[in-house]
Amino acid sequence: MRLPDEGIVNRGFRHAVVRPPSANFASGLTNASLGAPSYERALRQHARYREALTACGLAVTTLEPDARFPDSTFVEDTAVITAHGAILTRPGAPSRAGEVDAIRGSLGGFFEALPSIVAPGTLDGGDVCEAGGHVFIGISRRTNEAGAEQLADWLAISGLTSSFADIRALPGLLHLKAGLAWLGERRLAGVGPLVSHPAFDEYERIADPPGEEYAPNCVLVNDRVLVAGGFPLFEETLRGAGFEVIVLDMSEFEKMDGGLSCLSLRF
Ligand code: CIR
Repeated sequence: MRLPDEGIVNRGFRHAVVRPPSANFASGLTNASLGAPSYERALRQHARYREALTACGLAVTTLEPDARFPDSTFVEDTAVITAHGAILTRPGAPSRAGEVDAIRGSLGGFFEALPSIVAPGTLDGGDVCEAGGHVFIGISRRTNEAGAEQLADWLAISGLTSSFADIRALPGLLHLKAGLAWLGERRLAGVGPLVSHPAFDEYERIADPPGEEYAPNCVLVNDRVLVAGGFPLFEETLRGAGFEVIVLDMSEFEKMDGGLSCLSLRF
């Protein structure tokens, strides 16, 4: 794979769309065996997350919680946004399909055109990792090849290259970004079994320290990195590499298979 030279600089974000969990958040989909999340604690963690985005300089649009969709706090899965535009997804879990309507309404205020992934394609935004002009698209239990191909075609219109990474055999990874994050320029953080793949050879890689597999689901937001609390070795590695980090407690979202990236759409 040859990476394009343009676009490797961290693109600045100015906006974020988020949606606090609904009271029935605990009845969403999960494969984690970490117990039921506390709604009150999740609300507090979400409030801190919004504050962190604001501290990074973003104007945060907060959508109303929607109890019809207990997973709707994971807004990242409903759209893919690049520096050139936005596309709505077709989420791979049928129970999440209706989440896209509210996102269409919200992003419609920011983007003139909002195309969509269409059947038979399915795609979750959590499977899309933009890494400086190149986009890695995970083929997962949620994103199929038809969806990935549609996204690749749409990205190509604006000159972005893409490649697919099949994560179906990697245990514990619901989405690509559950185990991979772009940290600007040619740097990635990721879980060892994923980032050791030759597909990522052109990047400097920070792998998860032992016992910290959840940690690479971090998010670069302008000049800071949001990282989940409880992973001191990973946090230290990032600080040692010169990053300013904001540590956020994510325990209740982790119980529902979610991470830092999936709680917002950033653009
Ligand atoms: C789901 O299974 O769809 C949600 N409970 C979690 C989605 C997390 N999304 C993400 O990491 N992008």
